[in-house]
Amino acid sequence: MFKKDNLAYNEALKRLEELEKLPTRIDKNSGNVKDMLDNNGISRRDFMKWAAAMTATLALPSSFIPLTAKAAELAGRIPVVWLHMAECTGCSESLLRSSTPSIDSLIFDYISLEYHETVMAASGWQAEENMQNAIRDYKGKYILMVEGGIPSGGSEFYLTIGAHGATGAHNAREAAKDALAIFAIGTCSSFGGVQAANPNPTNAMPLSKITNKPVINVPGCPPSEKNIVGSVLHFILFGTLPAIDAYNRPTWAYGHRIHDLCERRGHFDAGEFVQSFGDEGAQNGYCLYKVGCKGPYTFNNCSRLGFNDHTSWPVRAGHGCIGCSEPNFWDTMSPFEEPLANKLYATKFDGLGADKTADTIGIVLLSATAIGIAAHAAISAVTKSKD
Ligand code: FSX
Ligand code: SF4
Ligand code: F3S
Repeated sequence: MFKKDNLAYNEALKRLEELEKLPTRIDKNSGNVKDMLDNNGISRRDFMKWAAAMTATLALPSSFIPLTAKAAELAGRIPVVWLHMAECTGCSESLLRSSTPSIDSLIFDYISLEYHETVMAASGWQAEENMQNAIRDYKGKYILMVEGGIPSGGSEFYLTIGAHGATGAHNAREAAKDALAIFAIGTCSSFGGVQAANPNPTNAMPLSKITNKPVINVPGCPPSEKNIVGSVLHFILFGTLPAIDAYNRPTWAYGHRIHDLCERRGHFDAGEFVQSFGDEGAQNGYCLYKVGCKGPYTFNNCSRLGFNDHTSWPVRAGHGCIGCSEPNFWDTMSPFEEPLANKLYATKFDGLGADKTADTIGIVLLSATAIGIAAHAAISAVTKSKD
């Protein structure tokens, strides 16, 4: 192990030993992770395989595998408060609704969710009281996860919650005040999302504009279960916020472009494109750039990890990436089924389409520069050179 990894390992080990001394807050029939996995027919061996994959996902050396497993087992020690703002609940659904629960979703279920409007049994006054209790009882000790864009300013009242009519912005500010760490889950909470798309009638804002405290963005519409659970596990392991990129996204998840690891990349390089959905190129699994794939401009790990336990992801399913983890993607990446370069060329060169030149790398670089990806790359390079 490198000296730096050794230090991180020892710190994580010490932290987990301390956490283990805390009482678990879990009050579930399943009791502990072992019982929960047994009840779902998952062997210790499968769990350790999952821990190995999660360790690699978090860009940690393999020596951390037992620590990642331990962090998952201790996930019940840190309370989580999860708030919903203006959104579709897809972020929660991405974890909770799989027909065969993955280990990620089981671990999420095991996390001590002190307050989550979708899954808690309470409603009305009781629900409001539960939130107040959670942020008072665990003051300074809970992780806050917020899903959804937040109507703000004079439009704050477009989103009110509960019988007291508290605004979403008010609840988010209150809960952020005493949180130990804050994660914006999904593109809406990270960047405003669909609510904030032009003309943004409710003046919806990302969480980072509502609170002055540091916010880690975990975007995607929705983000994958791996990126949500990984964020919690990373925090349990290190107790600090992860390395981030220019948009406050953890680099372990958002450090590479979709295009870099795409399974159709060979076809892109060979100039083999789907020209229209359902054509022969589509049947042959050719590159989707000309039917609008935004993988070259999008930073996320979908092409490496997929969704639903690696089952599939947008490009494998036959549609291009729509850039759902990038800021303002509803405005900047649409129309979704046309190459972005067409739009850029349309403004710059009076309607000259880019389809004919899509297979030259230059056009891709031109578009990437135009939307600021180069800035991201430069920042990543600076961060890397510090390692
Ligand atoms: Fe939906 Fe979450 Fe998209 Fe937004 O996901 S999947 S609209 S990111 O906040 O519920
Ligand atoms: Fe994959 Fe899209 Fe890149 Fe083609 S343009 S290789 S489909 S990410
Ligand atoms: Fe979103 Fe593109 Fe991944 S659309 S889910 S970032 S492949």
